Amino acid sequence: MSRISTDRMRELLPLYFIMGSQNCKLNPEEVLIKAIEAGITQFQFREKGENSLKGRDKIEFAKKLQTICKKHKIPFIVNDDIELAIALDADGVHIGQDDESAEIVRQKIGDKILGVSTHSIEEVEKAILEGADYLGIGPVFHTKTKKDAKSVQGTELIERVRDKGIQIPIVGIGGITAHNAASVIKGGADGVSVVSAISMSDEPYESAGELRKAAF
Ligand code: TZP
Ligand code: MG
Repeated sequence: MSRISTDRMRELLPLYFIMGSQNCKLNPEEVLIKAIEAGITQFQFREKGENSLKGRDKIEFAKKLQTICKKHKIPFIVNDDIELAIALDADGVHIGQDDESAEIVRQKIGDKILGVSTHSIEEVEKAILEGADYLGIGPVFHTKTKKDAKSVQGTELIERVRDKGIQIPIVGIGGITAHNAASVIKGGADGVSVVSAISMSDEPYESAGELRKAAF
């Protein structure tokens, strides 16, 4: 295996769905299937925080969602939990600034996809040097999903990164809906990552479809 190419990575980002059981209004497996049918391009397993599954339950649940992703050829990325990603042979991991450094994680995961959340030009440059394949930048808009989210920054950092000529694939995150997704792409992102716009919807298929139209 070799590292994913920048072009291929970019193709996986237009509509990046992130979810854990704690985020779902309806049955999580059904929500994921509907989201896939509507055209999501990548999935992140983010089982975290209040009401999330732990231990064996978390692992079994992850396996179920991974099986769904495999069946539909949607990359399955694990948030934070490097050991779980390795144990399941996931397609990649996503880490934040409070997790182990990207450099150490890159050593542990080999050529798997590595995503890193960044909030400043310094963090962007460091993540790239340490081996990130894509960056998450946000919160672009107000979010209720992440209690400890940093302050809202609009598309400013995404625009600054692009103004500096930095080409790494980027997804915007935080409060993104079908109504504001186009502005994130216009700001220079390759895609949008969303939790609640799909996971808390009464109609996940319709909501994901509207996002797909807005983000492409
Ligand atoms: N990181 C920054 S904002 C956020 C994460 C995980 C939550 C995004 O959730 P939503 O529901 O799409 O606003
Ligand atoms: Mg994290």
